[in-house]
Amino acid sequence: MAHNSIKLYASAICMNYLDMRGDLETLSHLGVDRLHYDICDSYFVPEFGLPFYLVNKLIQASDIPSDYHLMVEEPKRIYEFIPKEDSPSELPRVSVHYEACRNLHRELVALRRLGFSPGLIINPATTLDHIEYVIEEVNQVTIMTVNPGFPSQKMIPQTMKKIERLRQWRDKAGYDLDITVDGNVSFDNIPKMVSAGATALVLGTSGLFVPGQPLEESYQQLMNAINQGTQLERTQ
Ligand code: S6P
Ligand code: MG
Repeated sequence: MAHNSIKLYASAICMNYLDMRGDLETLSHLGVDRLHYDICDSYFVPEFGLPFYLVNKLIQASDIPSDYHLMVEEPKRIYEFIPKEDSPSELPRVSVHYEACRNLHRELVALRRLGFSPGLIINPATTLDHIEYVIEEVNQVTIMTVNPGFPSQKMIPQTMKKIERLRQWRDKAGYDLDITVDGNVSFDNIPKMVSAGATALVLGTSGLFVPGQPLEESYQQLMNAINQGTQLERTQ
C-alpha cells in the first residue's frame, strides 16, 4: 500500500516478542509494505540479530513481503538459508552491505539469479561514489542513518546530505529504485528524511514500535510526520 507514496518497512527485531502474532495482524491491517529482517553474524556487527527459524515463523504467519538487511561478512555464505516464499506478491528483497562484500557486483547478480530483488546498503561513512558502477544492478539503495547493529541509536545528521544526493542522482539518471533509510527513523526525523528524498522508511523503536504506545497511535504520528515531509519543499 502506498502511504503518500512513501513505503513503510516495519523492523521485525523491534516487535513485541510476547505478542508477535498480534503485531503481525495489526501491521497487516495498517498495510505496511514490507517486514524488515535484521540478520547479523556477530562479526560484521557485534550482534546476532534475528534467527532464521523465527523469520520463517513470521513469514508463515503473514503475507507481508520481506526486506532482508544482511549485516553479514561475505553474505553469499548465507543466501541458501533465506526462505523461499510461496507466491509472494513481491519478490523478497535482500540487501547486502557495500562494506561487507569483496566482490560486490557478483553478489548482487547472484541475488537476482536466485530469485530475490537485490538491494545495497551503505554505512554512514561510505560515500555514494563507491556504488556508482553497481547501482543499476539493484532495486533499492538503503542509506544507514546510524551505524548498523542496534536499534535505538541517534541519527547521524551528515547522512541527510547523502539522501538528497542519491535522490538527485536517481531522478537525473531515471533509475527505478527505492531510496530507503534505516536508523532512528523517528517522528522528528521523518519530515527531514522525506523532504530529502527518501521513498521508503525502516521503522523501529522511534517511528512505530514506540515502547508503551499502541501501534495504531504510532501509525497516526507516522502519517502526520510523512505529510509534514511531503509538504516541505524538496531540499537541494
Ligand atoms: C540497525 C538496524 C535497524 C533497526 C531499526 C531500529 O542496525 O539495521 O533496522 O532494527 O532501524 O529503529 P530505531 O528507530 O530503533 O532506530
Ligand atoms: Mg536494518
